[in-house]
Amino acid sequence: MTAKITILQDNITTLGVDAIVNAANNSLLGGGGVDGAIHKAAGSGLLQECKTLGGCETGDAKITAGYELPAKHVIHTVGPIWRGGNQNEAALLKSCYERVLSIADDNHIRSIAFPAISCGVYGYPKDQACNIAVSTVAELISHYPNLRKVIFCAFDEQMYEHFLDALQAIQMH
Ligand code: AR6
Repeated sequence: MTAKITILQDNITTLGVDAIVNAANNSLLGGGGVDGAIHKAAGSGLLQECKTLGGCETGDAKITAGYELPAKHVIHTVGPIWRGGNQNEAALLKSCYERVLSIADDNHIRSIAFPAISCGVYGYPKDQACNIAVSTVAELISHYPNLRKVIFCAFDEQMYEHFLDALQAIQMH
């Protein structure tokens, strides 16, 4: 089920989809990387709403409005910090994608864009993270017929290539 999956190299804050996903931290109160870019582009209303959410566990997700973003919603998820691979990192990263898709479905979202969760300051090996991202979405997408389009949005060319490799790997099976 990869027909609905697209890989892009872009700034996720510019995408006019129903929801963009934020790679946040447990506080949900903003940070650097894609989190900082999303808060900056969305404006202060996003932080005000995030303050009401009581943070978020690693591997879980919470939804807000998109405020000044072209996207209608932001689904904030907290990826694992890479600590060598024996601290449940793979299951926690998979859980991020599962929780985001479930919340997206609950909110009638038809198009969604993910950044490379945990692949920046959280240090997850990019090839492994992309394999989890793409295979988890490909596995679950048939459960969510209302979801028409899933974008993996890479910020740079190297990340784009990793997503492409992961997609090609599952298409060969
Ligand atoms: N559009 C798309 N992707 C982006 C953008 C953008 N505008 N900006 C960065 N990326 P990171 P993490 C890519 O570090 O590893 C924050 O401080 C980036 O190149 O944003 O999950 C949070 O508050 C990388 O490939 O997220 C947390 O404390 C990917 O997004 C912590 O960082 C993720 O990098 C989360 O770390």
